Amino acid sequence: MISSIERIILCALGALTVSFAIAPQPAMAHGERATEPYIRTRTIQWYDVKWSTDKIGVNETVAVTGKFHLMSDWPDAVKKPDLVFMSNASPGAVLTRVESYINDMPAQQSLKNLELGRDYTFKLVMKGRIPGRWHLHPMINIHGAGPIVGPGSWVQIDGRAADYRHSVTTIDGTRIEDTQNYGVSRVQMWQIGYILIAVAWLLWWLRRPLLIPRWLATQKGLEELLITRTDDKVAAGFLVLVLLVVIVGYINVKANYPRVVPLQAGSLYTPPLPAAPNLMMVKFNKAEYDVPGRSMRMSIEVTNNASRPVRLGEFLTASLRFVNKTLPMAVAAVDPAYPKELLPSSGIVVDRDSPLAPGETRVIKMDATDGAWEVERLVGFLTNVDSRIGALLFFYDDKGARYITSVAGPILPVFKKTI
Ligand SMILES: [Cu+2]
Repeated sequence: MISSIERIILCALGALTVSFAIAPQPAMAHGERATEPYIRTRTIQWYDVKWSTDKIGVNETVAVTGKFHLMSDWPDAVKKPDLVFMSNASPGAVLTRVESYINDMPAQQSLKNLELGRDYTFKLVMKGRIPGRWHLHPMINIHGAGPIVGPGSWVQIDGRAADYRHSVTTIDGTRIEDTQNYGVSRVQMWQIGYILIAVAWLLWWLRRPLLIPRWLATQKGLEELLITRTDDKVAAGFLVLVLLVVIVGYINVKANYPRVVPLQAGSLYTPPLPAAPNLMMVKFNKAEYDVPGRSMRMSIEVTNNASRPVRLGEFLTASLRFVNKTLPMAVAAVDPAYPKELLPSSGIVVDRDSPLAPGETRVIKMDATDGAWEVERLVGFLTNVDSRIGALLFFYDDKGARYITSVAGPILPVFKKTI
């Protein structure tokens, strides 16, 4: 007898199953918030990221450009960027990456020995393939650490998927009209061929009595009965067949394609961008995250070694840009197309915000209050083993020159303001 509570639970489960089965579940994001906050706030800081357009047709391109800074306060738990690959994060192969660069150098291959504390430029050229509205991020894969995703923006692709064409001319002049189907039938032929051999081999054994009779035979010491002379001959035949297929296939490919370039056979090196003189000396004092208030507060000591007075214009971490709304040039520096969800509305509130004169040292307290800390799932930095936060600080002088410096230090959860 099913109780009424059980009946309700069963109905609910049934309804849930049906709703999952019939309703298309659009994936609105693809895991960019799942990466641990200590990775997003303390490894790669992406800045000046721009998308050339937010709307393209199938076969048209969108370029994503910008810079990234590798934090000096790199977490111990993340492998150093000794080998990295420039890539993109988007939901599947909806766009084709047709060009990629780091420091204007083609980055089809991996780059090695990136330097902490330094900056690099990047560029991705993506070609529309599948119509739809897709979230497009730059991304760097670090060998041993995994992907680190930059900010994402929505790109609309119009047109018909059937019109997609990507043609290339190879180094020996061979023209490939449609790379998406190139060589697919050959791959399928090899897969089906090997599957046929495997199935034939399985059938040869499966047609005989199987587990229990064979086990009984071994129990009685009659193993010799299980493998006959014919089995030996068939096994030898299969071995010869497979070797023949491999050798003939290899000779055939070498004859048809004498010049092949192995993919990813090496890695490249590019020096980082020239280091700007470190004119803003920033000493980290203290940071706290006010859990009920959703505020990150930080106290730093800044010395202005530049020749003009400066103000703090932006606090950037994990692609979230907290902009000082009282500094017009910092507001103007934000590209209007930058994703709104990554621009917390109240920005950064800086106390003692008057211009810092050349040579002056001052303790500055700042307050970044926004639900974005929770929405972007960044408050996990409080429960990480080392509970640290890192960010880039953008200072501007009265002429609009920008000085970028990084800051990092421990952060504590609080329920009452202490900074
Ligand atoms: Cu995304």
